[in-house]
Amino acid sequence: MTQEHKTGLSRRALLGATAGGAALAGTLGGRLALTGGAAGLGTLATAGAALAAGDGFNVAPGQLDTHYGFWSSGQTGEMRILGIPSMRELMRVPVFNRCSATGWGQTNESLRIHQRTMSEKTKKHLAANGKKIHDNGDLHHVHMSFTDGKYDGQYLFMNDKANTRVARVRADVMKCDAILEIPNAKAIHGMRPQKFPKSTYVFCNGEDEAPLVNDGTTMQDVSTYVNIFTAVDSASWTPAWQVMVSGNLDNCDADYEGKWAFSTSYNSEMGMTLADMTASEMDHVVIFNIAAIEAAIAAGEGQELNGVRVLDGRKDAKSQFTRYVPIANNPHGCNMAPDKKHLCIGGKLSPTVTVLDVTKFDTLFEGDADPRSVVVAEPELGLGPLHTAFDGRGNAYTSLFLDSQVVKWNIEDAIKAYAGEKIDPIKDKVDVQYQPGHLKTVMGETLDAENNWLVCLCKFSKDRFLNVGPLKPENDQLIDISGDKMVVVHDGPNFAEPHDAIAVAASKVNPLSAWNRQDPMWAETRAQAEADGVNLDEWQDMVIRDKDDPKKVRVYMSSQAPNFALESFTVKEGDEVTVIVTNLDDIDDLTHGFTMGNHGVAMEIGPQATSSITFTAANAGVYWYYCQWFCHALHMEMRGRMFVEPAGA
Ligand code: CUK
Ligand code: CUA
Ligand code: CA
Repeated sequence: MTQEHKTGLSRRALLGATAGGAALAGTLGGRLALTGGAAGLGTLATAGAALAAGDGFNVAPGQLDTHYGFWSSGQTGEMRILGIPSMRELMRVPVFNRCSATGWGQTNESLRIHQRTMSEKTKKHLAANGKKIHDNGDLHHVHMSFTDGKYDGQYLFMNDKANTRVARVRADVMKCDAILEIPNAKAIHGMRPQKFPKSTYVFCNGEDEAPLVNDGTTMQDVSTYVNIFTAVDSASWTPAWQVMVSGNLDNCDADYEGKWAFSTSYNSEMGMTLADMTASEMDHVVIFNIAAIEAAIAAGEGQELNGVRVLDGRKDAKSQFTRYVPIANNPHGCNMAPDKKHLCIGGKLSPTVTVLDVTKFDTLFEGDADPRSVVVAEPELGLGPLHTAFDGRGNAYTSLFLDSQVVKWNIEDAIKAYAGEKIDPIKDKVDVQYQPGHLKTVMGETLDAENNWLVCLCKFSKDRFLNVGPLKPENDQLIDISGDKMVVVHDGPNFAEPHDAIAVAASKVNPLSAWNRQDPMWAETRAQAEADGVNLDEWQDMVIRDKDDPKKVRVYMSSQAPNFALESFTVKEGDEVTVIVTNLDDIDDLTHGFTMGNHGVAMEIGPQATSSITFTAANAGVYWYYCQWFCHALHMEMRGRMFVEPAGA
């Protein structure tokens, strides 16, 4: 199909046409299943059919996408996996949220991951609220681990702004295996892995200001507030070091030489009100000098606080750890181009994107160079520039939040224009619906940037979908960027609220279809089983009462479709019951579940996995447990009874 067909069929035109047209527009935005489409809309349907022919984003049933999309989900707290270009949602990976389907946030294996780095303070306020873990999160950013500036398919890293945490997801099983509550910092927002030589560190921005020792003694004295930049060791998932900065920290990124990390700050004013946070003409970008920081850490400089070494990189400290480059008021996006040279800072309140040449950063640390001397372009692009994505042809794509547009511009042309040449860096603009935040090209955050698709994550969908009540879905739009003109080819409704996404070639990601029985995920459960004389790799139907704590009962049962090893087991009222299920099936896609009726207890057990869950049997009676994951023609029959005897019996 041709560009003319696409542009000739503007969705806005359709929306404006008739009520029927509006309904049809939704279908057009979908997979163009128009053959059986609405009678009486012949012309439009025909046009739609023409549109479908040869469309690259139309992935037919049974066909696989060429790319994985890893999506954040904002306040939902999970990571999502979509296919690109179809935009089909493939999987949800619970991370900071409590998941009813998988038992994440309830199984013992997931609770251990949650609690591993939890501070005493957090445990105290959770306990005061009758909870074991924070089961909400605000997951803004998902990024994959790098080797030599390219995705290496090992891990995905993500932040939780709500509870100052970061998490790691293993790409081999697509499950979270580590959560870190970052000490000293507050509200982790921007988060990026080091790109070169590999992701030794994951850089994490603290967005909220607070006293460094936040114990209530100086909380009214804003002059004691600081913000903290943290490098997390990606292998051990513990903090490696921290740097105190002037102003707050919003988004961040890293260069392709492993020398720098950089963060935007919208509150250089250290204001506590909206008016104060937007008072200055200029805010800044902080540049972090990794080598200088590592040398100071190795020399034992700084102070030790809550187990982390903290360096002072504030302006007044005049250290070699940081430099501050002034940027127009309240910048937001921070995106390193795959040309290894240019860092693009979204102006937000300013209609500009500021381009910094990272190869000039040495001059800021070596001599007395003017911090603005590293700025090589500052094109005026439109209203509300937030984030920038890149293709492999030297073009940048910036979301314009207020204009509801994506602007395509050329970095070299912007540099020429900044140097005084009469040249317009803007190559194209396209309307998106509506108010875009992040936007992503395929592999565009790596040296493998492609030139095919751009995903634009819109904050509002308004009239683009059937009305579902006052709360509307967001709208992730797929844009074809292969030609000179950008063309919106697909609307993808999405629930609250994807901030960011990455698109990774399918060849880089090779997940397993069954678990390895020796997986570390249930190592502690396995150790307990061994202590109980139970071999989890064999068919098991054991009920063991703890010798030291007779209130504790461990119920071991294997599952193999359509059977649980135990058709029933008996406990007493008030017992703390742990059910340990091992799925001995090793067939592709054969997941079992375990749900205990009327106990709020449910978990997933994947092929060859072990999972356990602990609950109190509170009331005498019979309770059915069942497999809630469809597994067999006799799946409904895969159930059994728990007999709870009265306490006195
Ligand atoms: S932030 Cu959401 S649109 Cu948290 Cu990456 Cu810019
Ligand atoms: Cu096992 Cu359903
Ligand atoms: Ca500001």
